[in-house]
Amino acid sequence: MPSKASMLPAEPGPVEIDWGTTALMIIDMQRDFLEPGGFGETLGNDVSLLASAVGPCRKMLAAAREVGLAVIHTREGHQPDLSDAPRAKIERGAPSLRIGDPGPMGRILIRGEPGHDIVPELYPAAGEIVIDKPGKGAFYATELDALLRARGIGTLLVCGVTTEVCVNTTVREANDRGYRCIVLADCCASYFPAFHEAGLAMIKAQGGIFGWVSTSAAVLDAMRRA
Ligand code: TIU
Repeated sequence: MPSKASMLPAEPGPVEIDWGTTALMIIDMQRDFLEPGGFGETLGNDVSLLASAVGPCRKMLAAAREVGLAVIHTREGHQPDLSDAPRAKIERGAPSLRIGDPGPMGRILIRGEPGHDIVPELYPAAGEIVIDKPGKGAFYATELDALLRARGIGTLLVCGVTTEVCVNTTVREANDRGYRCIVLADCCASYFPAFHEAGLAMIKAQGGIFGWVSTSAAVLDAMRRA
């Protein structure tokens, strides 16, 4: 664990990181979003657009493990009986398969199915926290807030997919609860490149209305210096 705090280059301005109260949060890097045949593709998306985030996330994960930073993974998904899946979510739109339907990676967006699992490159290690969430935000109907408070974590280095959906929703939820969110741009991705850019712009606008935007390279450099 780096012993001294770091000033991280970020937008809209530099942000101080106290490593002891900071966690790496990797949002929904699941096969259901990143691989063909999963939830993301059923919605009509080109899932290959999310691949760019895997390498940078992998570097961040390796560095966090090396220095002993807390790591939190999240997974979006539902109970097999769909009791935690609102009808309004299941019935939304005209996907090729709906939540709970059988697909090539098991039932779409259902806990315990192969598609619900995190991609092998970023698979959680023993002792890392995995939050199963029914919604887009990681705080809604989960133990995340209590868990972060119990560990004294106040700053989140946020990675994952998709930038404008689960990353943005989680950052907004975290911001209202008093957490400082630093979103790592190259560690996030969207099915819509323009929404990725807009999602980041919304976070850092107005003096950082929801948080900060930085990069994996900036964090890795700050870790090395500290
Ligand atoms: N569809 C889409 O862009 N995202 C989601 O449904 N969930 C997450 O972002 N994880």
